[in-house]
Amino acid sequence: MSDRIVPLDGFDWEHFSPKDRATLLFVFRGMGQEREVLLIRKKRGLGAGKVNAPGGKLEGAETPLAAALRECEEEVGLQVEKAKRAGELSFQFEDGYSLHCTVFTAEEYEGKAVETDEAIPFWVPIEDIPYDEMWADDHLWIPRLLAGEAFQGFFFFRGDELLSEDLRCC
Ligand code: 8DG
Repeated sequence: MSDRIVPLDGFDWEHFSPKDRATLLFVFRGMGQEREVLLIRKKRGLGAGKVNAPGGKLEGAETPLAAALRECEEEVGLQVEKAKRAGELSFQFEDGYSLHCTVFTAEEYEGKAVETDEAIPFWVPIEDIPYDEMWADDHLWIPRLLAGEAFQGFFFFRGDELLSEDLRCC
């Protein structure tokens, strides 16, 4: 996909060819009413200022899983060894930028989440996830992730504004 203005009408997801590949990793702790997820307030990069999960772009020939684990350690200092693929997200921006994101979940970790130059981490009960401070598509697929259902999302953005959405099961 070249960096050109992309029309929303009739965007051809079949030929989606992302400029960048990235990851997100949702780490959980506790059970039942005590269940919490680790989120971050992102300090820089795409989505700075928003609440998100740890994550970022793949480097070199890295696999999505390796990138997710590395980004989690770099952004909040938490070491995760095992993560499960939960879903796939495709983002097309109207200005031509595009990004594919593989989403993972993890239940086990070592260490303590700490603030870094990139992010401020916090644990939050899953019923209190602050969707209004997150990317506009997140409230659509995070409930699927929480329910353990696989998902595939296709989202068309103008800047921060979500213009079209298509969420599929897989
Ligand atoms: P840099 O090298 O560019 O400085 O930073 P990076 O850490 O490698 O990449 P990044 O800018 O943090 O990558 C973008 C992150 O934002 C990546 O984890 C995917 C995530 N992201 C989007 N769009 C959306 C979205 O709509 N919802 C959520 N939850 N995350 C998103 O790019």
